[in-house]
Amino acid sequence: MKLYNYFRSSASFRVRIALNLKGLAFDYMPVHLPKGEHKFPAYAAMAADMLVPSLEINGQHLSQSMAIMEYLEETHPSPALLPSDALGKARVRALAQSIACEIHPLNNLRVLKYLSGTLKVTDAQKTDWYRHWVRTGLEAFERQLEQGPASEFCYGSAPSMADCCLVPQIFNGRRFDVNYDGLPLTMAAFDACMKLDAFQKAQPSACPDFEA
Ligand SMILES: N[C@@H](CCC(=O)N[C@@H](CS)C(=O)NCC(=O)O)C(=O)O
Repeated sequence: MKLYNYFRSSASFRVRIALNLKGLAFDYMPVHLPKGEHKFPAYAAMAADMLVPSLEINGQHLSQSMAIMEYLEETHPSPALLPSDALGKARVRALAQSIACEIHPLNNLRVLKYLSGTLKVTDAQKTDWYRHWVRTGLEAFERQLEQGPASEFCYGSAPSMADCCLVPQIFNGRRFDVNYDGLPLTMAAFDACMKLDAFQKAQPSACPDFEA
């Protein structure tokens, strides 16, 4: 398997965690986003959306981190990243999508670039935008955790797809000094994850293309 990805990309980070949790070896294929390598013809020919991550398996290219994690779950079910019961699966997917669909699209690179490059908002306004959407999204995440069962991780006593999404979002928010006060369950799940090798090995500073 080859994972085309970038150390700082949250969506790539999710897939790195999932691969590590499942003990699946992969070749790390760096795609330098600031240099625009994701828009080069060679990459666009593999990844039609011109985004990272893209996972290559037996000559097939898979896009979208959530779809990739679902594929890995189906093809390598153990250890599971989803609970076995339908209700638990729906709860974990809802938590994961709260990050991947409600927060991340508003804070990703191309949206921030459009705000400053095209709409000419100031840096301060862009940072306000970022912090607002990440913070309100995480508050909603925290409320969901409050309503769920008492858990060590986001859902239950083992990491799930929800944790694969949460951890990169927390890393990303730290770059913009998002305030994480008052999110005890969210941050407890983050801390539990970061005690595990699979999360440590996937973090940006552990990646071969890391740049400080
Ligand atoms: N929903 C997609 C998001 C993919 C995405 O936005 N990737 C970002 C990096 S986290 C990217 O490739 N950005 C390039 C750009 O914005 O031009 C997924 O989950 O894979």
